[in-house]
Amino acid sequence: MAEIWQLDGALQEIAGKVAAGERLDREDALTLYRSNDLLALGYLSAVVKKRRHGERVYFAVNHHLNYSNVCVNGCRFCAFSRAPGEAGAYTLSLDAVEAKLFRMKELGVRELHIVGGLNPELDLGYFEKLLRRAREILPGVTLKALTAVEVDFLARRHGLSITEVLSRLKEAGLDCLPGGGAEVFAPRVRELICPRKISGDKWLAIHAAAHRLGIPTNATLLYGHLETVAERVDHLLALRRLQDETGGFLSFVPLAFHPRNTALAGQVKECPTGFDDLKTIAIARLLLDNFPHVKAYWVMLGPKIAQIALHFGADDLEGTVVEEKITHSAGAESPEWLARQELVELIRTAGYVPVERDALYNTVREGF
Ligand code: V47
Ligand code: SF4
Repeated sequence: MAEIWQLDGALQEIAGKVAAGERLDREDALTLYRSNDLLALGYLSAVVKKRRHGERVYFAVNHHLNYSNVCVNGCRFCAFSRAPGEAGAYTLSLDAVEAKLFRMKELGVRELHIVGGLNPELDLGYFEKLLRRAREILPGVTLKALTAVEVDFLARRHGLSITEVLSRLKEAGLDCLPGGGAEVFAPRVRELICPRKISGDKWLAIHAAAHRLGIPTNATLLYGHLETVAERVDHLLALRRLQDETGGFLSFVPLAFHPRNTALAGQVKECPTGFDDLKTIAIARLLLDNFPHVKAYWVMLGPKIAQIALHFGADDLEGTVVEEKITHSAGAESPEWLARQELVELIRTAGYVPVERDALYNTVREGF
């Protein structure tokens, strides 16, 4: 083997650590980012993925529900939101939500992903009712709802603590929080791309509060805009530190930036390259040794790169993702949704065993 494939010298030591199951450090992650030996990164991350999950790759039959695009934050990377009163702004009434929930019943959905903007017109009561209706109409469907940013907005609106808001949402049926709103924790980057958004420390504190209440959560990294590679690595290390303390994260989801129709389009012309996508997934899998799952979010990667990502450390292809608006508003060229059978085929033809899951990674079905 050595004659046909000489491992990049700097990677030798890291490969030794991976083989021994040792934790990688910041310098290792930077070395991995500097390396262009993509296949070595794929090999190392696939070793780690297989240790945890063998040949299994998860997916969900899921649906997105974007209850409103009205948002007072105006993040510069977001093409989905509208200021209050701006043309194109919408908010779904609870009756309109209910009609959508009845339509989802037909589709065999097992995960519902509910997010929107920071809409001053909507109070905690709206979300409690929304979750209760979803519980009633879709029993057995796991409810992944409201990012840390939305939870913080509700807490401030009502003068409640984060724990009080989360407890009330849990009581109404919330199962877990999605990972959105994390972006890049570095204050320098937040100032450039989302100056009004909660800080990285606040995002982490809200996830810690959820974990303490027994609400599992996901985590994201928005990459491919104005951040440095070191800032990406520090973001991953902050997530790993919190996971060491709480163990409450289920999944890490890297999100590839789509610039079209956003205020950053003048500065960032293209989505990240496929090379960067695969490197980022592989490095996340290697660094986040305490995260059970790493998702390849096909909506942002496109189904082709997402399928290849299954050989670069990802163990989850996310889902059917019906009615996704955030990435498609920013020019995503991926399909509007994928059928269950298409996901099964993408996983199978990559050589893995498809496992249908719900939002909490309970197995719904195996043996396709
Ligand atoms: O918070 C916004 C990002 C997130 C753009 O937890 C953009 O299972 C790329 O968090 N280009 C929402 N990204 C999506 C999200 C998510 C998706 C799938 C699964 C899970 C999960 C979470 O999308 C936002 C923001 O970070 N985003 N605009 C854009 N133009
Ligand atoms: Fe609002 Fe979220 Fe868009 Fe930021 S990313 S503008 S918080 S909807």
